[in-house]
Amino acid sequence: MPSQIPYTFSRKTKETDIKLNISLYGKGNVCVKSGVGFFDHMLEAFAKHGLLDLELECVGDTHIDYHHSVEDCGIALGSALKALLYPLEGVERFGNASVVMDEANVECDIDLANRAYLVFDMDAYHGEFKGKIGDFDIELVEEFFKALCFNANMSAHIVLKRGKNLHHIVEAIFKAFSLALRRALVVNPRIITPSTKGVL
Ligand SMILES: [Mn+2]
Repeated sequence: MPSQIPYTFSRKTKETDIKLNISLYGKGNVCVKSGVGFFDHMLEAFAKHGLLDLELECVGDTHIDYHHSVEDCGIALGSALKALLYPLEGVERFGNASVVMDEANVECDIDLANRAYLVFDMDAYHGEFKGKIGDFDIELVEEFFKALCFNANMSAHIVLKRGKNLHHIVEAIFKAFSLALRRALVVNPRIITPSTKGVL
């Protein structure tokens, strides 16, 4: 099974300086200081519902905007996940979650495939899935999950089934993803390597 030992990762560029510690089989203990209030709120939900223990600190160029900080947190989290997941052994591999938040409903399907892909389908939203929640640019949600999936080498399909309130929709996205991940990580002693290829 993937490592149960907490994993520390740091990444420093001219745009961001990120340190994180993550445990895949945790209890949802979370301490996040990303420098972006709404994003902290989302990462807290992410850790809580994924039963991840997560400490993350990002010092980024938020005087420009939040793009680098949010994307680079995705890169850092994805890099840590990749190190913890593969070679994948002894777990379900596939995970699915449909999460409701009031009127919003988001479905996420995950494959810990050691291959990267992201479908981010918000077509059910009335109008363009753009704009801001507080001072948080909604386009960054897709950027975060793209960075996460491509650095973790995992596939995810995130699909909005219905919803009107952007805060609810985005929160349901983060919860659905982490709950699907938690389910993909369920240990199954009958599974050695969950692939006919013999290795993932
Ligand atoms: Mn909320």
